[in-house]
Amino acid sequence: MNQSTTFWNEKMKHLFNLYDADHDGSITPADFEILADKLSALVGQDDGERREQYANARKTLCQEIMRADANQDGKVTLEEWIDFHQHLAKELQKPDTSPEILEQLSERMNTTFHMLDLNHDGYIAKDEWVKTCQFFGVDQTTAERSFQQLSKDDKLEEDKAKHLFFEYLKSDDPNHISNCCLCFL
Ligand SMILES: [Ca+2]
Ligand SMILES: [Ca+2]
Repeated sequence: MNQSTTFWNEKMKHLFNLYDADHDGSITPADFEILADKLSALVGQDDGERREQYANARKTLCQEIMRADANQDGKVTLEEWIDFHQHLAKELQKPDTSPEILEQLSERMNTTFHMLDLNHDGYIAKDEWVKTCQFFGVDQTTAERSFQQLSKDDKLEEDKAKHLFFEYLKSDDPNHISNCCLCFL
């Protein structure tokens, strides 16, 4: 295995561990309950409407992630996770990426984006970004620096975020800027 592939594998393993919230070695719908509860405590759910949006977002995200469960036993193992994302990365590298795959990835990306976009203005603000990064174990300085690199006028737009998300999935370059955006995957 060459060095860049090793990097990509480590990145996907890290992402897997973030989603495996109860640390039992596989990703299941129970992990989404835990993650969504923690996330909603972080960003706040002050009204019923927001709570309902959260419940729906959690369901969508869970469905998208559970696509990785190749043998359909209700659990995504690390192996299934890596295979699934390898397939996605390969698709994204093609000039003619399957529209179905793009649609699935956009759905996944939009869901997390809207979970973080508190006031629904279509942007992620610096404090929302930093808070979420910290939640996922990134220190404040790194989070602030990455936001400065990614954002314009202290805002991160949805299109830019989506682009970064795609780059994150396919890039095996350890120095690529998209590596810092794992927090909304
Ligand atoms: Ca788990
Ligand atoms: Ca499985």
